[in-house]
Amino acid sequence: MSRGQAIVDSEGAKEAQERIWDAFRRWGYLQANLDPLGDLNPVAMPELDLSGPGAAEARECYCGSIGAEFMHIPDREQRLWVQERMESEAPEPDRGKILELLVRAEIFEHVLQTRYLGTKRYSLEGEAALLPLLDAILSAAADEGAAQAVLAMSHRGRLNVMVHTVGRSAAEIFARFEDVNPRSILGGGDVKYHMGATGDFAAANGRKVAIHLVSNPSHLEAVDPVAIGRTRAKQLRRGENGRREVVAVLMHGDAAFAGQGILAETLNMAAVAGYTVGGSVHIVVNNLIGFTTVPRDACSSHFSSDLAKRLPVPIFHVNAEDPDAVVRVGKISLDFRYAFGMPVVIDLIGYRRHGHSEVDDPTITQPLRWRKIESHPPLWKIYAERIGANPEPLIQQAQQELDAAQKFALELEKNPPMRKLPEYWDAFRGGKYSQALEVDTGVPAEALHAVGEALVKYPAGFHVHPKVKKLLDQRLEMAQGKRALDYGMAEAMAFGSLLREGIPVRLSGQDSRRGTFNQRHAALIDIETEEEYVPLEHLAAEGAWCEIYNSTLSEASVLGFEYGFSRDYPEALVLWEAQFGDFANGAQIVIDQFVVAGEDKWNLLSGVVMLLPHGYEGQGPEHSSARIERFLQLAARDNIQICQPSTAAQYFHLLRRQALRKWRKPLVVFTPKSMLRHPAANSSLAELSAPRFRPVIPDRGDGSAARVLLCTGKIGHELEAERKRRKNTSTAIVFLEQLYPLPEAELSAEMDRHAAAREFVWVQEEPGNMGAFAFLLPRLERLARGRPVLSVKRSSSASPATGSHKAHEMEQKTLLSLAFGLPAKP
Ligand SMILES: Cc1ncc(C[n+]2csc(CCOP(=O)(O)OP(=O)(O)O)c2C)c(N)n1
Repeated sequence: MSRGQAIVDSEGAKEAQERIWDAFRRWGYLQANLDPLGDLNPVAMPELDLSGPGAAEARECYCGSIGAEFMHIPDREQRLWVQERMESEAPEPDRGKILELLVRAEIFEHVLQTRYLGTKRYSLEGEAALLPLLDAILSAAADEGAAQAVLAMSHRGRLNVMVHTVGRSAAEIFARFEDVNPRSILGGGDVKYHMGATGDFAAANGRKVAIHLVSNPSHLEAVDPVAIGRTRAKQLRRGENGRREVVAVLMHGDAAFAGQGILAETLNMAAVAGYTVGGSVHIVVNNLIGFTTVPRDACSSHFSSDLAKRLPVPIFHVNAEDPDAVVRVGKISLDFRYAFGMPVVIDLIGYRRHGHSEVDDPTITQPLRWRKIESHPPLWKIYAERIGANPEPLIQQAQQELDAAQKFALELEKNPPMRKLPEYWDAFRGGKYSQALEVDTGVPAEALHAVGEALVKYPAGFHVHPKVKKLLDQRLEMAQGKRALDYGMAEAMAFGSLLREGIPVRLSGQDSRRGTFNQRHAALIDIETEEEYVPLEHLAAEGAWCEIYNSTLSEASVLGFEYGFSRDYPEALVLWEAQFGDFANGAQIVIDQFVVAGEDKWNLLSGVVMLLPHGYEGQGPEHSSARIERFLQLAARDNIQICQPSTAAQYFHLLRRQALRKWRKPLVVFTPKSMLRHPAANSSLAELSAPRFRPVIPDRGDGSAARVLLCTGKIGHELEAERKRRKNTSTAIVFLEQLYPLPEAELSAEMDRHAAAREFVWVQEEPGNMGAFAFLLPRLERLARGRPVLSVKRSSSASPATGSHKAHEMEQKTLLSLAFGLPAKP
């Protein structure tokens, strides 16, 4: 029987008792004893000034070392579940194990402190209870059948977790402090407290849980969606029981939890079909400080965890100096995740023994708090006394093991790898581009017919919208070779043909199922029932699958998620689509820190595709530019591919190339808007059977032109139309379809072919400080071998485009006439 149900003798007393318990269930957490140093004052709650039957028990239950926030959960069953666990007797924990972990946590930090004085390590001291907490969570997960866990965390305590939870050897950590072979990572690599690690966690029940600690950048919380995307991919790989077998555990700093929007975006995905992982476990490693910033300056709420109340999930605040309570909370939380498939938050409230890092002096900014901390004993000491155990043998053993590990580290010649990639990466490679990586991407006509016909099929009795029906009829004609293919169809044909070849496809983005420009219609909607039917799903061969989702209205977390997903599904084509390309800057941290630098920093590959609608169409400063210049600035050492296909067939081959080559590199595609249906950009079915994507589309003339216009994307079609209008026969137009890695051989061959050309002109729609101009000019000059390279572009500008449609048209006209008529200025 739980304590809240104690027997009382009259109806009135029963009601009074129920009211008391209800008040404590609702508000008790605000008066719980949560802060080991007593700085986090309980909130005055007149609602809890209660006496009468059960008040003492209720107070003990809800105002002790655990503060449970759960009455905001609308689902009664879930509230009762938490209530029942809170009001039941706490199970006996394995105190010997807890003490051992507390001792190991602190001795590890001490050894690092004494051996590597003045080096940053972001000690766990003050939050050592994190180790028994993780132990409890992962052991409970193993009981539920978990075989893998994806862990994400920032700097604080990371080295400690690597050794004691992930199971890396201390020698590997020491080797990084010794920095044994700096030459091996000149210009690359990452600091030790950002590195990912894999290993095995030994659960209490004797089972092993494979741990993947995700590599992360300094940018706090940016790893959150990446870890969730990785978890989702791993779950999908395992099939039906994936959600049970793979669990995500994300750790956060308190200041970062409250402050970083990407976490809010990530939490918002928790129950959304395309992104759910059946509940993630979140731990706020809450030391009540962020660098030098105190909680009142770091958030507007009493608890930094309040953001999580956006979700109908419990939040357990727990005093980090009561390890028995910590372990209990770990088990309850994990059980909640398995019972309801929703996230759960643990707010582990402790302190930070040192400065932000060990080279920082906290007494300058928080002198009073640190006076307390200096005289505060370590947790293992407090706990050993509390349970009446002698910690000495544990201390000595930990010390000896670390001494031996350090000697071993000194003998190493280079840093040992901290992780092993799963075997599904064996077939893929990164590094430099070479021609040998190319594969044919053309699809024979019969296969195209079959794919095309399947794309327009839906079940009998399914009521398709008349507009969509018309589109499907047109697509059928395209598939039969009776009508030129547009981009929408080319994309569907690329996806469909890949699926038939056994390659999974996942695409997500805002309104991606229909397509922002009404171009995709991946899901057909029954106009009578709103039932959905996705023809592509029915094309998937054995082992393949197709997922096309409308995303939450987020860029950072969705791109982070898809990047993470691509990290654990290299054989799939994984795409993220921005509604308009300029919105991608909402995901700039993910782009800078993961997509373009992941290989350089961590030697981790991704084939994620970013589809970024781009082009000047008079829609204003926004919705015009996906910022080609920024991606080009980020390009080095063949880290990414940047392409702008100018025809439907080129797009088709580009997507297939990305999936079929064994080279895993992020691909940025500037995708069309008005060009989606522009006749000049349409392609014949035969072009889909052509061998490959062409990084350069040469001019169709005989090479006798006096002037060669070089361009990329939509402007090329406008230049061609203008050339026709002017009946100009002396100008060649060359499309650069791949901007990076720059296809120098193809480009210079085409430039050389125009031996009679007096000048080359780079023409772009973007202002001079944007677009590909700055990147290309020096390269084009080199390839021009002494002939002048001029340029036509909008004047440099602070914003990408004018807000006036008429001004846009005037500008566009000027660009075209400059390209042909008036002498263009360099
Ligand atoms: C996005 C971002 N902004 C700023 C920083 C610089 N920074 C590093 S740690 C830190 C304080 C973090 O505090 P908290 O989240 O409470 O974690 P703690 O270090 O206390 O464990 C700051 C501001 C960062 N790493 N990332």
